[in-house]
Amino acid sequence: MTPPETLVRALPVEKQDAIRKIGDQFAIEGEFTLGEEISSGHINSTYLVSYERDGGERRRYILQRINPTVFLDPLAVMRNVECVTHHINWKVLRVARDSSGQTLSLYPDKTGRFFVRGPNGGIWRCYNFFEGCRTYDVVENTRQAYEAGHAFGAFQDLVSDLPPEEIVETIPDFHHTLKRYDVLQEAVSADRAGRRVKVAAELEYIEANRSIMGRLLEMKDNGELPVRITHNDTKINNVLFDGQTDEAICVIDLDTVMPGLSLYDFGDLVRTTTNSSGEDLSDVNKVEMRMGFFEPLVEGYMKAAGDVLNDAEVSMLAFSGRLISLELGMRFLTDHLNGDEYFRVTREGQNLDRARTQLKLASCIAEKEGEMNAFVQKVARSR
Ligand code: ADP
Ligand code: GN1
Ligand code: MG
Repeated sequence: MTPPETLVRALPVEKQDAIRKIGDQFAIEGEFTLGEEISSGHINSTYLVSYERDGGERRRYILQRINPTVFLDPLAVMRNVECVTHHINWKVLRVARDSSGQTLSLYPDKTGRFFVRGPNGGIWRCYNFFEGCRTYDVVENTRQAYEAGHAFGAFQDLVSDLPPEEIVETIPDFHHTLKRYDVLQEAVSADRAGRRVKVAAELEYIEANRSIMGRLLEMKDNGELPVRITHNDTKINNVLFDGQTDEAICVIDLDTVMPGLSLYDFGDLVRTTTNSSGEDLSDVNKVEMRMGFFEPLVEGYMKAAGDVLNDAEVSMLAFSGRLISLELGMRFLTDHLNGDEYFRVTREGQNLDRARTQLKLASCIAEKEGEMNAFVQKVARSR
């Protein structure tokens, strides 16, 4: 099975040729037969490539160009990814503790390095492609929610003993919500794309929520919340599901694995799992926080990571969803004001729609926070 068709696009001939040349530098067996583009992520350029071996067997791989505007030191990203994939593979082999036994692996180039340089100096890598898997942008059933929580909980556990000194902070202050607020204010002042007049309501909502932005940072500073190695980009389409059974097979997109708070990871899971609609809905009245998906998400996450988390972390699980939705609302709004230079867009106003969706979700979560917390505490008591 290939990913959903809307997300995989055929490439024009010249692009096929360029992709073939990148693939030729990796130690892949067989002849290149096809290159297609996968468009579900917002950051990197991702291609699905097919090779045919002697005897006609077909194998597929992922070729990916690291976005150099987002990751200013792509080689440091590669060192982190190498470290994490080796660690997880080593652990899974020895301890067999993966959520299901399949892990992401880098393929070497013909000289043994795990990246190659493209014609314009870009850094490319090659991963195993998971056949029979798919990703979701909107969670469709409670099993997927449970599985996603479990997969990221297991991931948290797997990387818990990575030596922190081996991991470089490739995007400093990635989840520092207060700094994200400051960057938004700079974008508002500069108003480079002349879009400020139309976002007054969004800015007002953000201002009204200013007081919650530093809450987790304070708890970190006073030692209540431990800094761990975390994924930092746990949106739902960064986990691969079995296309038949919806079992979570593998956590992907390891570029932002860095020191962070477990709550940033759980918060982004809440943002992307409980939202009833896509990330960029034009009609925000349709946005809802689905309690029926929050519950299995908590159960799956706690099942896998419950022993690792302390009480303070558990007490903020519901709040983390509100905070990360607000944070992403600010990031999308910043990009809208800057003229869409960070997140990939396919239409005008998409980042504004994304911002509005996140802010609406933050307010839905705020309304249900009490109920969400009560559920978390119920699960936590049976830890
Ligand atoms: P981005 O940083 O742009 O989000 P990702 O690493 O998340 O890039 O990849 C984009 C998409 O490509 C994913 O959402 C997934 O659909 C697909 N993908 C990436 N790696 C794999 C893989 N190893 N096997 C199958 N699909 C993959
Ligand atoms: C980006 O790469 P992708 O699409 O999985 C972004 C995340 C955001 C997310 C919002 C490196 O994730 O931080 O939460 O978009 N990644 C980076 O959809 O900025
Ligand atoms: Mg991704």
